[in-house]
Amino acid sequence: MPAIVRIAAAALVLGLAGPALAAPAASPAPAPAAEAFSLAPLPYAYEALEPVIDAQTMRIHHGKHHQAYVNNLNTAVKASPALQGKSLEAILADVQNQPAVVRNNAGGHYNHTLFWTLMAPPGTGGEPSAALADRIRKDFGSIDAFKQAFQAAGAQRFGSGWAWLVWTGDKLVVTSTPYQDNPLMGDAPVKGAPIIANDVWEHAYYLKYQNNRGAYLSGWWGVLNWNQANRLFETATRKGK
Ligand code: MN3
Repeated sequence: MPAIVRIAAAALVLGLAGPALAAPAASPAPAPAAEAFSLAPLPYAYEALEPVIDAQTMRIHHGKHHQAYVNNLNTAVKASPALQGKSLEAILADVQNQPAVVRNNAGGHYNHTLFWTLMAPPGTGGEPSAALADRIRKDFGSIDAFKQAFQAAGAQRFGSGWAWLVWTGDKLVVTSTPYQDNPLMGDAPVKGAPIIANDVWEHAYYLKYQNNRGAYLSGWWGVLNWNQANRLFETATRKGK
């Protein structure tokens, strides 16, 4: 056998053949379309809010409930060209013109994304800033009176919903909303910038507190991230000037 033929035969055996002899490359699969919205990881561990909120509640709440809002919102966006490319805030501002699936899941995604940042491990959430504390005293009389009003809003929300402290542009207001409604929605009865929000759906507290929503609401101050509330208030009042 001439040397050149022997080399070619050896190359074939060794799998060193050139491109002409290689199996044709599979045509690359088209990249899947990017999802419009995604679930960010929690800014702390699942067990970080114990003993106020247990790890199992946080794992299910973030990984199952919030993930489902994100998935359902992405499905709704794919089905509606008018929603594509819109920010979450823009969707909420016009949500009264959308089907319930958009309202519930855009609200659910916004509310939970905010909620995670408004909590911190016990002892690490700080205190109200001078600016926020002064404004709370002006609008509610005292920090304690504000807390009582906020807890009452959560306790009196029949069924599922949220309690809110909202900056309306000229004052702080405590309110509550049903389901996943929020103060950014175009048809919200109280519109404004959320400063503090608490989830009063049973899925937020039932494993630890069962039917005792009041105990959840009063214990929740132990994980409130005042530092984040201070930032939200600072941003909201700076915008209003
Ligand atoms: Mn929830």
